[in-house]
Amino acid sequence: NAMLAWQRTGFHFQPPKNWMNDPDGPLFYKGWYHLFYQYNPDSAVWGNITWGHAVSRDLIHWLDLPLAMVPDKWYDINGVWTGSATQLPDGQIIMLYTGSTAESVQVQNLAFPKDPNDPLLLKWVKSDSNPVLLPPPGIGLKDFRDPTTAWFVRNDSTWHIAIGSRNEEDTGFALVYKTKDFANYTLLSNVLHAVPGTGMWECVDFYPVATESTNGLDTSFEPGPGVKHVLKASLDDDKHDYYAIGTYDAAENTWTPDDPEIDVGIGLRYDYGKYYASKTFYDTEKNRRILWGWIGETDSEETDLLKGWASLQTVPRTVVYDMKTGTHLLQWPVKEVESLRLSSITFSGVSLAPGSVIPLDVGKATQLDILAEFEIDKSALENTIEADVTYNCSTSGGAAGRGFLGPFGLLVLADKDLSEQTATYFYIAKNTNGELNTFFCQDELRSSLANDVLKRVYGSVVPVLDGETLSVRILVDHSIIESFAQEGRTCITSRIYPTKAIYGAARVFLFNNATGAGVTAKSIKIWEMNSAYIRPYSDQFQI
Ligand code: DQQ
Repeated sequence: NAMLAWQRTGFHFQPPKNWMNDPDGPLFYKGWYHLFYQYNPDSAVWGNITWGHAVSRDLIHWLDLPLAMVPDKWYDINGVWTGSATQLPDGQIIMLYTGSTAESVQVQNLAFPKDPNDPLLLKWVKSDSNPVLLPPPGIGLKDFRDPTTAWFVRNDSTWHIAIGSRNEEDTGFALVYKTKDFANYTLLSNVLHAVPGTGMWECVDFYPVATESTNGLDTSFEPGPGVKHVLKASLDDDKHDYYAIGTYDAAENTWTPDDPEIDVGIGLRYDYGKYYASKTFYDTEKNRRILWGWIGETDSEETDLLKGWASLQTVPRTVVYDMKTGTHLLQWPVKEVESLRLSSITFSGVSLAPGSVIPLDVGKATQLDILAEFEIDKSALENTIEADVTYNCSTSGGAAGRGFLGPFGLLVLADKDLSEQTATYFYIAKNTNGELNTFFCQDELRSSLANDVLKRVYGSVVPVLDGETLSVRILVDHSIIESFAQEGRTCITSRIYPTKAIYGAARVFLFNNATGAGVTAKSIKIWEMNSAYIRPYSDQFQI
C-alpha cells in the first residue's frame, strides 16, 4: 500500500519495524551517541517490552543494534521498562531501569555494559543485586517507576536519583534516593517536589541549566549562582510532558519552582502536540543538553499493524534556558540536522492580504526544513481595541476560524486543492488594556481525508518580546511535523496521515485568514531535506 509506505519518515529515528515508545538511557560514549528505546520486537502495538538500541556518530544517521535487554529475569519478566544512564567520573556506565514483575510490581534494577571497551556497548549484564529497589511503604506497587540519571551531591558525597510516583489523593511527586554504590539505597525523608492533582509522574527528568550562557551543564553541576534546575514529569493522566524552572536546594532535598502558577504539571509543556515520555542527557562531546521525545501515533491500531510499525522519536533537540524571557526553555533541533539540507528556495517580502492563500513553489515537499518570519500590519495592531481576549488554540476553529488579527502562517503537506493541509499559524489576541497575546497553534483538522485518525488543534501562548518578529521553524517529514516558534519557546509536534498530499502531490502555502490585518511574510527559506540512513547492524560492520 503506497499510502502507508509513504508514511515512513526520512530523517526521524525509527526502528526498521514494530512498536517503539519511550527513549531510554541516552548517552555519549567513546565516539558514539547511544539511544535505547522501549520496543516490542514482535508487533506494532505495545507489549513484551525490551530495550532496543541504536548508535550514531552525529545524532542523525543510525545503526540499529541487537536488543540491549530483554525480559528474562523474575524482576523484569513483564517488561524492561524505562530507565536512565549515569556516567561516573571514571567513565563507568550505570544503567538503572524499571522492571515489571510477573505480578506487575514495579522494581528498580541495575545493569552494566558487559565490555566497557566496546564503543557500541552491544552486551548488557543485569546486576546480581537486582532488584535494587522495591516500592517503599505507602507507595502503590504500580506507582514506582522510571529512575532518572543520578546526580552527585557534594555535601553528603552520595549519588541521588529521583523516581516518579503519586499518592492516594492523586498528588504526583518525585521520590529521591541516595546511594554510594548503586546497589544500596536510602530513601530521603522528603520528596523533591509534589504537585496536587497531577497524578502519576512518569519519566521524571531533573537537570541544571545555565542562566547566563547557552552551554549545557552536566547533571551533577552544583546548584548556585547562574544555575537553575528544570524538573519535568510526564503525566500519565493527560499524556503530556510538563516542565518548570526552579531552584534546587541539595542539602534540603527540595526543588522550588520560580513561579508556583506554572509549576510542574500545571504550567508549561515541552511540546503542545503529540509528545511524551521525553528524556535529556548531557552531551559531553559538545557540551550541550539534548532532549529526546517519543512521538506516538494518532491513527488506529489496525493501521499500525498493517503498516508494521508505530511511533517515532523527535529530531533530538538542544535545550537551553531562555535568557530573554527567564520563564521558558528554548528547544531547537540539533545543528547536525542541518547537514541534511539540500537545495533551498528563499522568498521575501510576500504580502498576505486578509483572506489570502499563496502557493510557494518549492518542488518536492515531503521532507522540508522551513524558516519563516512574519510581521503583522502595525496599523491593524494599533487600531484594534480588543480582539479575541479568550482565544484558545484547542477550542478554536483552527486555521479556518477567522479573527481580526489571525490566523496566519503556513500550510504544509497540502494538496493543490487544499483538500488536505496542516496549518502552523500565529493568532494574536488583544485585551482591553491593549496587551497582546500571541498564540502559536497547529491545526490538524484537515490534515487527512482518512476518518480513523485523531485530528486536533494544538498550541499555546508564545511570549513575543518587544522588537521580535514572529518566527517559526517547521520540520516536515512525511507523517510528522515538528514546529518551533520564537526560537523554540513554544513547540508543537503533529502526527498526520495525508491520503492525497503525498509523494509529488505535497505542497506548501502561505495564508492569512485574519479579517482585519495584512501580514507580510518577511522572509521564508525552505530547504529540501535529504534522508538519514538508519541501517540494521551487521556483524560485518567495522567501526
Ligand atoms: N512507558 C514505560 C514506563 C513509563 C511509560 C513502559 C511512559 O516505564 O512509565 O513502556 O510512557
